[in-house]
Amino acid sequence: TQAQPTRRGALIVVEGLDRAGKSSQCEKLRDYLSQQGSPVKYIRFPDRTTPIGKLIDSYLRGSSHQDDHSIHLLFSANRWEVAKSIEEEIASGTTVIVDRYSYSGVVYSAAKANPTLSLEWAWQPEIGLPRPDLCLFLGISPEEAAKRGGFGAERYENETMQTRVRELFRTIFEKQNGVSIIDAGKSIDEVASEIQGAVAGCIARMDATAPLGKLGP
Ligand code: NYM
Ligand code: MG
Repeated sequence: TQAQPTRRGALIVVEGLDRAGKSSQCEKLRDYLSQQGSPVKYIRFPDRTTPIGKLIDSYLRGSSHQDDHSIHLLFSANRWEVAKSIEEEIASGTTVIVDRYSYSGVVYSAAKANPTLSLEWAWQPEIGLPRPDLCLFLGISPEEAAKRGGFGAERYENETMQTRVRELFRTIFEKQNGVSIIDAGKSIDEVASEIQGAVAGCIARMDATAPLGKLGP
């Protein structure tokens, strides 16, 4: 008999506004999958630990200034610097959960309303990055976000930006296939079980012969 080829891992992206509960849900999903015996890894963007990530962190905390285009490209470079390792994990059968990805990248940058930084411009450096097999968008109303402690102290965590970000997420996810919109205003456990359902379905569809895709134009 022939050996079964290893089933590849899935690339699962979790997106949403600040305060939607992405990080808690990613942790819950990681724990759920590992209890199921599924190899899993949880990463997040920005990855503030690398040299590029440290520049981003200082920008977000307001201790440095960057041109809008320049910081955008740094966020993208911060994904490119781990793209290869994501591909390797996936190929070896590990499911990778990613907390924010290219969608946050384009939406937050385009929300600045800089006349030469359109969604289209912002997407270009993302082309060729690993393409998620599933993207979960955690949607939350401004009222619910406010109940969860309102805005933090970082750049972008203000009413004007969050409103534009909300609009732009809607714009890009309307014309995107393979996005699951989750009502993140529900309880943590309800949201978690909805996510588990979507992810289980996605993982079940993985097989070694369907390679991980790349983000297109
Ligand atoms: N952000 C995140 C961007 O502006 N571009 C990106 O490419 C990514 C991944 O960073 N307000 C913004 C969105 C967030 C901020 O992220 C920090 P987090 O998940 O709150 O640490
Ligand atoms: Mg945040």
